[in-house]
Amino acid sequence: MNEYEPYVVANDALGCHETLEARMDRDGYLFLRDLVNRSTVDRLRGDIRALLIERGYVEDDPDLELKWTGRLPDPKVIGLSAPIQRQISDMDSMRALVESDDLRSMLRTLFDGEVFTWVENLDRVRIQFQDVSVTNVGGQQAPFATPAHQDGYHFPVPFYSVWIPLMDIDLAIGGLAVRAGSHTEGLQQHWWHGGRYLGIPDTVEQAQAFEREGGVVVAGEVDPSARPKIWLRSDYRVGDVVVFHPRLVHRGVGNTSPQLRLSVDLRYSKQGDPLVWQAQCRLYECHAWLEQARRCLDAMPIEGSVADRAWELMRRTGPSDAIEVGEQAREMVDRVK
Ligand SMILES: O=C(O)CCC(=O)C(=O)O
Ligand SMILES: [Fe+2]
Repeated sequence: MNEYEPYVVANDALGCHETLEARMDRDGYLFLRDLVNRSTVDRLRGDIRALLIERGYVEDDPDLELKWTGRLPDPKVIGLSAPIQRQISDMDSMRALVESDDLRSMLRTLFDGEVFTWVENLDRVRIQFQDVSVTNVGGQQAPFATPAHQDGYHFPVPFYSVWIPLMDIDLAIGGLAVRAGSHTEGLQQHWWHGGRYLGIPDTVEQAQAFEREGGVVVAGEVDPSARPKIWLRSDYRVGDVVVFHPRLVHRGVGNTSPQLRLSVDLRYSKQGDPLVWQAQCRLYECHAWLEQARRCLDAMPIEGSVADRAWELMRRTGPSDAIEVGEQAREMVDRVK
């Protein structure tokens, strides 16, 4: 059953700042068919495919591209700041997509100004494994699909996210889904549990379940409502792009197909707008610091919920030349206790 409604296509608004902006205000997203030159995406997918074949994650099968071999993802090898990601970020084809004129020209019109490309964009390829195999992964119970969240919770500044499929994506492969109208509802409560990201609950019942299992709200003031929610997604084709507002609630749809799902999620700001620290460093630097912060907190004699809240403050603040990470951890714990 398809529980999703399709996106409204926004290609008719291209080329006019006022129309694009009005559409973004109304819908919270712009779904643009065939925006990026297909050969730019095909080239990147080809390079990543070759790497995944070499690493034993993908079969060299001409009939089904990106067919999964069944090898489970080792977080030391594959994951947002693992070695495979570094190899991808070094590819000319990755830079070509992040800096493509097709994207830049659309963003320039949307912003009505010059574009700042976030430094971490080079690291933002997502390789999504099949959700059904999840319980087999050592200790990890959570599904691979990204939980519902607002990017504006992670980065409280003005910017747009740009999600791009690197392959044709049907419902079985999943991809991105967004919640209609959610960009107008304010910052939703975001939950964590012991360093595991739970995101935004979809229902009051799910929020209660998060609470029962020991989750905490670390940010956001809007409670989950009992109102019915409408989730949107369409089948994606190579060249399509979803640009979305920082307050739009979105999530990954579980991959149940025999293939790996490849996509990128990029962020762009208008030149001159305020930036978060994460926009100016590589993702592996950001993750390394956050992990160090977490280790400091986990070594302290405090409850997990206090650690989760202190970690949130550290994420907001970022690294500082003035204060060493362990000391910052102690300061933040004092603040949230
Ligand atoms: O691709 C996904 O699973 C999630 C993407 C996402 O959260 C984003 O593009 O901001
Ligand atoms: Fe996101």
